[in-house]
Amino acid sequence: MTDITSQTQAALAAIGAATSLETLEEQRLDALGKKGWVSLALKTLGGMSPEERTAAAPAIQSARAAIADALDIRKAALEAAELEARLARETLDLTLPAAASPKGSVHPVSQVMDELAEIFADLGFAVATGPEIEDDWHNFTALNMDETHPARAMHDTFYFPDKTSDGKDILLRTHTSPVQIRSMLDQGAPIRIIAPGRVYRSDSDATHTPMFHQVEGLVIDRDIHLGHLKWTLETFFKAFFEREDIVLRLRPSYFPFTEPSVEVDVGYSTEGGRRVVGGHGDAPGHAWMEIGGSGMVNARVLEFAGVDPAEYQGFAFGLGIDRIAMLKYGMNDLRAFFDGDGRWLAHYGFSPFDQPTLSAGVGAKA
Ligand code: FA5
Repeated sequence: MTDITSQTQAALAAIGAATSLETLEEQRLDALGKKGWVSLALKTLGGMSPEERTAAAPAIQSARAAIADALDIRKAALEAAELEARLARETLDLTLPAAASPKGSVHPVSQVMDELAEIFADLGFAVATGPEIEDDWHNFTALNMDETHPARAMHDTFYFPDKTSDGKDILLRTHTSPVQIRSMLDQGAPIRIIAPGRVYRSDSDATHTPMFHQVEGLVIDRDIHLGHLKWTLETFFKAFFEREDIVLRLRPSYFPFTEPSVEVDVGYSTEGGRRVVGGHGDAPGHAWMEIGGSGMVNARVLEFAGVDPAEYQGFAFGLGIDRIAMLKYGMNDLRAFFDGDGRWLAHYGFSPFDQPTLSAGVGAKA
C-alpha cells in the first residue's frame, strides 16, 4: 500500500516537472502504458481473493485517476506554452514586399465566352443578356411550354418559394432561351443576337453540373431558313476550333420552341485519351458528340414575343459552352471547372493578356 502511495507521489512529481510533451509521454507510458506499473498493479487484482481485492483495488484505482488527471493538466499547460512560443517565434511582417507576386488566370469558360463573342461579332451578332433569376413565363410559357407541358419536367428546375407580384413562379433559368423572348420583346425584328450566360438544373455527373453555361443564338429576319442555321454553326465552329475539317451532324429532334428542331453533333476522334474535334463522326476511330439544340423558331414563340410570323421567321440555337470548352482544351471532367482548385486553374487558365481576336487567333495560348 505504502509502495503505491510513494510510487504515485513520485510519478505526480515527475509529471509536474516534465518540461516537454516527450518527457510527459514517457511518464504516461511508465505509469499507465500497457507495461506501466499502474497497469501491472491492476492486473494483479485478478489473482487476488475477493477480500484482498476489495482492500487493494481502491488505492490502485485512485492512483490511476490521480496520475491521469495530472497528465491532462500538465499536457494542456505544455501545449499552451508551446503555442505561445510559436506565436512569438513566427511573426509575419506584412510591410515586407511579397516573395512571389500573386498570379491569377482567366477561367476557360470566360475565355471561351470571349472567343464566342469575338467570332459572332464578326458575323454581325450583338451580345444580349437576361436575368439568371427568371419567371416561368419567360423560361417556359412564352417558349411554347404551358403549365402542363411535359418538357417542363425534363429541365429539373430549381424553383424559389416566392412568386412574382402577378403570380408567376420564380426560378433559376434552366436555359438561355428566355433571352430570345426578352430580346424580341425589347427590340422587335429583325434581330441577330447571341446570349451567353449561366443556367441551372438539378443534375450532376462527369458531363453535367447543376450550374453550367450556354450560349443562345437568335436570328430573325425575312426569308431565313435552315440552311442559314447550318452555315452559321459550321462557320462558327471552324473559327472556334481553328480547323477546316469540322463536320456537323444535324439530327431531327424536338424542342417546343422550334419547328423543325435539330440536335447538333460534332465529329471527333480520340488521340491519347484526348478528344480532338474534326472529321466525320462515322469515320473509323471517330464518334459524334452532342453540343447543342437548334431549329427554326416556332411561330407561336414569335407571337408570344410580339413578332409577326407572317412577315418574319428565324432560327435559334443553344450550345453548351462548358462542353465546347472541354472539347477545345481537352478537359474530361466538367465538375473540375467549378472546384476552384488553384492547380487546375494554373494549368487550364489563360493569361489576361491573351485576348481572343480574329486576327491573332481566337484560341492562342500565351
Ligand atoms: C436546351 O437547353 C435548349 N434551350 C437549346 C435550344 C435553344 C434548342 C434554341 C433550340 C433552339 P438542351 O437541354 O439539350 O437544350 O441543352 C443544350 C446543351 O446544353 C446540351 O446539348 C449540352 O451541351 C448542354 N447541357 C445540358 N445540360 C447540361 C448540364 N447539366 N451540364 C453541362 N452542359 C449541359
